[in-house]
Amino acid sequence: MTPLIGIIMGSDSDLPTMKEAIAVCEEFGVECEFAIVSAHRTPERMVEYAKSAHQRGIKVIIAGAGGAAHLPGMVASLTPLPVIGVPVATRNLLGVDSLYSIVQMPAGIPVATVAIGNAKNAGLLAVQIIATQQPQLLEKVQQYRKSLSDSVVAKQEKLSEIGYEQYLKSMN
Ligand code: RP5
Repeated sequence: MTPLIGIIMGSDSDLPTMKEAIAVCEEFGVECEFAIVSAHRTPERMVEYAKSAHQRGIKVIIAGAGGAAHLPGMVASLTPLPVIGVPVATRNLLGVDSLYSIVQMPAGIPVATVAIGNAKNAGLLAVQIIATQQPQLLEKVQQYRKSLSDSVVAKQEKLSEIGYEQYLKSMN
């Protein structure tokens, strides 16, 4: 099947973060492709990827990068597709550098930026965009939301039943 979501990252060191986006696509049964595409180390590859993605059937791009994280913004400038940016956490500046690099885009070239390290939300957002055109997928998103709600209710019932001290112990 043709991939609908393109997941790219600046380095293999981003993969431990970006794997969460891949996992969401797999969970919802949405075909995705993933690749290492560096804005700084492979700029021509980045241009080629961004310019061809929509011609290959990709509908949404998720781009994760850390530090001087120019990949999401540069890709957004080269593609008509929606781009979701994932600021990857960094050792020295904890990902605030990545966040600021990705989120402060100039008017006209948006990047939908998720929280630092939150590739899971990037995956969910991409799936939700695809789901706008797929009623069955939209139903799966609704079911997922219900499961989140149910899990909170179940936690509350357990908390009321065993009290906070036992609850905390059960969390360890
Ligand atoms: C960025 O530089 C990558 O997105 C990565 O987060 C960061 C560090 O890359 P490596 O030096 O680990 O390859 O371009």
